[in-house]
Amino acid sequence: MSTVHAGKSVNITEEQMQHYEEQGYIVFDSLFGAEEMDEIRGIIDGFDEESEQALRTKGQDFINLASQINFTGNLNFRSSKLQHFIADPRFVGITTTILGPDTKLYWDQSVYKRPEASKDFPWHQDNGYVPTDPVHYLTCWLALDDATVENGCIWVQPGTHRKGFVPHIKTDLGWICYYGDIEGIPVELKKGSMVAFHSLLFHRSTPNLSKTQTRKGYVIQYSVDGSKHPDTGEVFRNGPLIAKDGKSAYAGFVPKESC
Ligand SMILES: O=C(O)CCC(=O)C(=O)O
Repeated sequence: MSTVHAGKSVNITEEQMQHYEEQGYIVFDSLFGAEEMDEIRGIIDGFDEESEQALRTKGQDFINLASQINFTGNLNFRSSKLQHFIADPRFVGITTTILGPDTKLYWDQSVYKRPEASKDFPWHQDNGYVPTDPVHYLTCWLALDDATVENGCIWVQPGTHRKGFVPHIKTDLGWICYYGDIEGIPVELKKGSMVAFHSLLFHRSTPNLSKTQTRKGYVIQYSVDGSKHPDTGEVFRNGPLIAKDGKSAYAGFVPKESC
């Protein structure tokens, strides 16, 4: 299931929507061009390097393992270029088709998996980390460079979003929702391609077996406007409004306090 997109807008076909509903994900090949990715990756490299250096003094901070895997969150507040990027018309088209007319950035983070990172990032649903109301939001995993089986791309278990939320166990490597034998399928992505998946879809990533390449992903998650924590009722404020009534609602940099 793939489509090549030229120009700035994205129209999701009925076939792609049916795939999302049944399988829980859609692959968008070549959604962004090489130059766009070079610019975005150049900005994120600096943030990743900073947090990796801080991590090295600690060794591990829950799912962050020095020299192996590093998650750096809330990047959109640190760079107006990045915030502008996550509000791009392509994301307006994708998020409003899948989630509805009013969409907001729920969370953004880079995930860099360094050469010879030896551990799986284990099977989980994104809701296993933080519960949300409504439950359904959209995770966009964008390849800043080629993501391959060798360098530790994302794997999915198609259709598992239909199970609803399942219990997770907390481990040293992260929250885990599945210990069985199903391997799932790898989602290899060329630089600038993206997989968008349901927040309940079981997914993981495997070790980086490459000796030289850091696998670089930008995870951009969108929810409906007003999404909140089900226990506290607190509305999430991790990024700007992206769309209102199906149209772009982004008018320039929004600091965290104003979200
Ligand atoms: O990029 C990875 O290796 C794992 C990312 C992931 O599963 C997530 O952010 O939920």
